[in-house]
Amino acid sequence: MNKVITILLYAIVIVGCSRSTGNDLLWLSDKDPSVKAGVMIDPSLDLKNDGFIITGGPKDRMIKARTEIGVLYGKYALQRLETLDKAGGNLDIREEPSYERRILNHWDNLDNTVERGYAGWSIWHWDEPVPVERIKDYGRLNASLGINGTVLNNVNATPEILSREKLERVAEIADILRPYGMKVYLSVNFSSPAALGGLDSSDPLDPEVRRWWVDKASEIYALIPDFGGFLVKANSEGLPGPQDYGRSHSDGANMIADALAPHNGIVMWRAFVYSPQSPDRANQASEEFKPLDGEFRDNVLIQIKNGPIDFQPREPFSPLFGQMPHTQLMPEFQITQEYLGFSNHLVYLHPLFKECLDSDTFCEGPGSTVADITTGKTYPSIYKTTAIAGVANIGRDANWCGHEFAQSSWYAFGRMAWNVNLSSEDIAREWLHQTFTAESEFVEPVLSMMLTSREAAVNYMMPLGFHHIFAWTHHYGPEPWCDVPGAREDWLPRYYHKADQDGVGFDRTRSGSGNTDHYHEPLSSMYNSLETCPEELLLWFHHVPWNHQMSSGRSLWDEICLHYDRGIRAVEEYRKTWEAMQGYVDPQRWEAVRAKLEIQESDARWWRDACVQYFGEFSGMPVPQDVAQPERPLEELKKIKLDMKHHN
Ligand code: GCV
Repeated sequence: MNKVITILLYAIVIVGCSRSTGNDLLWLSDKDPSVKAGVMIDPSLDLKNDGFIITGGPKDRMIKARTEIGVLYGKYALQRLETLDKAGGNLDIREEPSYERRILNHWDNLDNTVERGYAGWSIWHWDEPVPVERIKDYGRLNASLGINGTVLNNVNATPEILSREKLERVAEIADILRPYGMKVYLSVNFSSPAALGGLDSSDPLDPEVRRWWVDKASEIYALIPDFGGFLVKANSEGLPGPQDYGRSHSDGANMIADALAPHNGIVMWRAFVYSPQSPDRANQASEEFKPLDGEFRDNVLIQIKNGPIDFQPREPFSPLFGQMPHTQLMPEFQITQEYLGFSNHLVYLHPLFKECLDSDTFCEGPGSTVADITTGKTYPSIYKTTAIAGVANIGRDANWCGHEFAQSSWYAFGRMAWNVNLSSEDIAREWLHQTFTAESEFVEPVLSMMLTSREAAVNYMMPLGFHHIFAWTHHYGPEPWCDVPGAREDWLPRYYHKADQDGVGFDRTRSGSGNTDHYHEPLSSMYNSLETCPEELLLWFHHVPWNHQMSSGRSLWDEICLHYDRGIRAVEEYRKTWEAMQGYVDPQRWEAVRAKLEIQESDARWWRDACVQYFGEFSGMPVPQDVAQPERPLEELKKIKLDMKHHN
C-alpha cells in the first residue's frame, strides 16, 4: 500500500550555505524563506524520479513528490522562486529531471591535489578529519540544483582508492551527502585486482579477476548501501585497460558491471581514447566504440566528452553520440576551465554546454539531438537509466571555484542537468539575482557580459575552428609553435593547426582524415564542403588557403586577425562594464572580479600577439590596418614558460 505522508504548513526550512567558509557568494541565501508550504510525500504520484509538484497560492501552497528528496528539490525550487520574486501568486508547477543521474566528476587525487583544479586543494581532505560542515554546504548547494551524484576522485585513478581505509572514508562522505540526495561514485583503476589485490593479472575474462571485482563490490555496498557505481578511464593516456589483455572495452566494462549489477550500481565507461598512431585523434573514439554498439550491459553507460577531442573552446559535437543506437550514452562536460583561462577568465559555460546538447545528430533524421539521445527520448527502450557528468571546478577556496563567476558554470551545469531546455539567459539571470542583486542596472549589463563571454574567449583564443594550440602541459596560454623533442605528435599544436605556406587547418574531409563522414547527412556533406562548412568550424574540418574568401568578403587571414581583435574588444568592454558596477557589489567581490578581468584582458592580448604573429609567418600577409597591431614581439612571447602544473 502506498504511504502518503502529509505535513501541513510545514515551514520551508532550507538552510543557506553557512558562512563558516568565509564565503558570501553562494546562490543560496541565508535568509529564512518566508513562504510556507504543505508537504506531501506520495510514492504513488505519477512523477519521474525525484520530480515534484508545487501548487496553490501563498496561503495554501503545497509541495508534492514521490520521495523525500523530491520534496527537498521542490522546496529549493520554491526558495529560488521567492528569491527571484516569482513566488507571489498561484503556482502550478510540475518538474521532472531531464537526466536521472546528474553527476559531478571530481578530478581529485588522494594527495589532495586536483587535476585541472584552479580553486585550491581537494575538498575531501583525504588525510585529515573529514570536513563535515564544508561537505554539508557542498551537499546543500548541489541539492539546490538537483545534482544527485558525485564521483569523488580523479579518473586517473590510483588502485588505493579501493583500499579498506579509503572506502571507510568514502562511506563517511556518503553518510554526510545522503540527506542531500547525493550518491557517491568512485573512479577506479582497471588494474586494481593486480595492483591492489595481488592477483597475477587484471584480465577481465580471468575468473579470479572477476571474483575480485564481485567481492570488492560486496565490500563497498556493505559500507555504502546506496553507492552509485564506478567511473572508468581505461586504455587512455597510459592508464591500464582490457586491451592490455587483448580484450575489448565491452569485455572490461561488462565484467565490472556484472559485479555491480546485484547492488544496482552502474559503470560509466569513458570513450576518451586516442592512440598516437592514428592520423586523426577526432576519429578514434568512434573507431574503437562504434563496433561495440549493443555489446554493453544494461548498467553500463558510455561517457562521451562533448567534442571529439578534448573540451576545446569550440568543437563540433562528438559524432559518437549519433553512432551507438543500441548503447546508453551520457555526455561529459568540463566545468573546470582547463582550456578556458583557468579561474582567471570570466567565461560562463552554459552556451558551450547547450551548443552540444542542442546539436542535431540526424541519427534518426531531423530532431535527434544529443540531448534527445542521452535523455533517452530517441531510443527509449535502450535507456534503462540516463546520466550527465560535469568535471567539477570546486576546491578549498572560500568562493569554491577560484573566480566569483566560475560558480555560475557549476550552477548552470546543475540547472541544465535538471532541465535541458532552460536557456543560457534564464540560468544566468537566476544566478545573478541570487548571487548579487536583482537590480536591473546591474543584471542587464552583467548578463550581457556573461552571455557573450564564451564567444569572446573563442575569439581571443581559437577562432574559426582553431583548436589545441595551447602551451605544453598546463594549457593556459598560447604556444602554437610548441615543439617538445620526442613528444607524441598528437600532443603538439602543429598536429592540430597544420599551418604551412598554403594555408591552415586540419583536413578532416573525405579527402583528408574522413572525419566528416562520421557525421550523418546532411551534416556530413555540409562539413565536408568548404562552401557550406560553418565558418566557426572551418579550420576544424578544412585546410584552408590564407586568401580564401570568407562570407564577409575578406580573406581568411584578415578574418583571423579580426576575430582576435574582436575577442580583445569584448574583454575591454567587460572591464568597463564592471567598473560601473562598483555600487552594486561589496568591495571584496568587486575588486576580485576587477583584478581577474585585468588579467583576462592582458591574456587576450597575449593570445592575439602570439597567434597573429606566429601564423603571420606562414601567411606572409600583414595584419589588416583596421585592427590593432600586435604589441609584444613574437620572440619575447616564445620565451614565456609558465611554471604551472596540471594540478594545483
Ligand atoms: C584527467 C585531458 C586533460 C587531462 C585529463 C584527461 C581526461 O587530457 O588534459 O588532465 O585527465 O583529459 O579527461 O581523462
